[in-house]
Amino acid sequence: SQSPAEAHFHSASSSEAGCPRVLITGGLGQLGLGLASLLRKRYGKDNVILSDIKKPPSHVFCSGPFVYANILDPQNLREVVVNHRITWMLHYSALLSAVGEANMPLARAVNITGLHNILDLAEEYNLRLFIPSTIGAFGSTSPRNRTPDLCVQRPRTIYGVSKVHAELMGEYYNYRSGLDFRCLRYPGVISADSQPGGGTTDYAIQIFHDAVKTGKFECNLRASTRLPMMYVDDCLRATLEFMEAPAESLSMRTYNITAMSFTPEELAQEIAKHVPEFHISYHVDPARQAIADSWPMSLDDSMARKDWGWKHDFDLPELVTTMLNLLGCDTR
Ligand code: AKB
Repeated sequence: SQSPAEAHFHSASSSEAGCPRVLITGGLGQLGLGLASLLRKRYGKDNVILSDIKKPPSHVFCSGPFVYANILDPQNLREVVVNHRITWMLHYSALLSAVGEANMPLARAVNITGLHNILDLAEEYNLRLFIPSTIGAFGSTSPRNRTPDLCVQRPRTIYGVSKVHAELMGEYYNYRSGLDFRCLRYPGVISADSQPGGGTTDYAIQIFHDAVKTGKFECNLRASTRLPMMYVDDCLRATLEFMEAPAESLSMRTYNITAMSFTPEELAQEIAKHVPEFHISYHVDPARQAIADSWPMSLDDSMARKDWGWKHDFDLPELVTTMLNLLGCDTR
């Protein structure tokens, strides 16, 4: 069955003429498989190559091409780009906020050294390059309400620092050599079928699994912690629409996107409308709380809406019913 985002693009055009040849790095993370599935419907199965350094489960091979690609090995990357005639790269390899603090040297290597390899290759082979950034690229000195695209960015996590670096380096390559660099600052992304890895917004996914399985959830953030969020279908569709936007429509290269903002308490209240006995308790993790407290509570994404027509489909009520239904809970 098709997700709404897939259905939208399937009907828009199924022509494969002039299709990009796409490489997705970090393809076994939270977003890679969903993104590959959406892009394959649009551009054809064999035009989208998923890559990672992990060994994929066998169903991954059934859905389309998968290759080993190590972003820390420039020779290996070069081979993949040349052999598969890649024209677009979507670079998802990264360590997220909480796990990055737990292993800073690895986060620095993957998120910064790996990025340099990707930028050089994209420039050399004239690739269109997408890199996801994040609300984590802002810090406690950024405005926290309706945070604009352009403002002070002084994050204090290696994840945030590396993403600001990616934004600036990509824009610099675009200015210097015309690299077609495109970057979206994602909020917390919520999906049912894939687990995130070590983020601060992960609670907003785990809460659904626990609500359905046990009817209760222990949250590692305070009840009042407001963060920007988005359902995965909106995130993937935004990425595809942004990649397809004509370069002339882009007044910038790094855009905020968002759909909604909520606190754990508000999310729990919405879940409780469908899972009546649901109970949330709090056991705050000080490290994650400090990160969340330095992030925006809401984003201003008006430039994305104006320049390339970004529009979200899922607000909190639709997010909650969709997630609960996908996890087997009937909300009718
Ligand atoms: C994280 O929590 O680290 C990520 C993000 C908001 O970038 N989900």
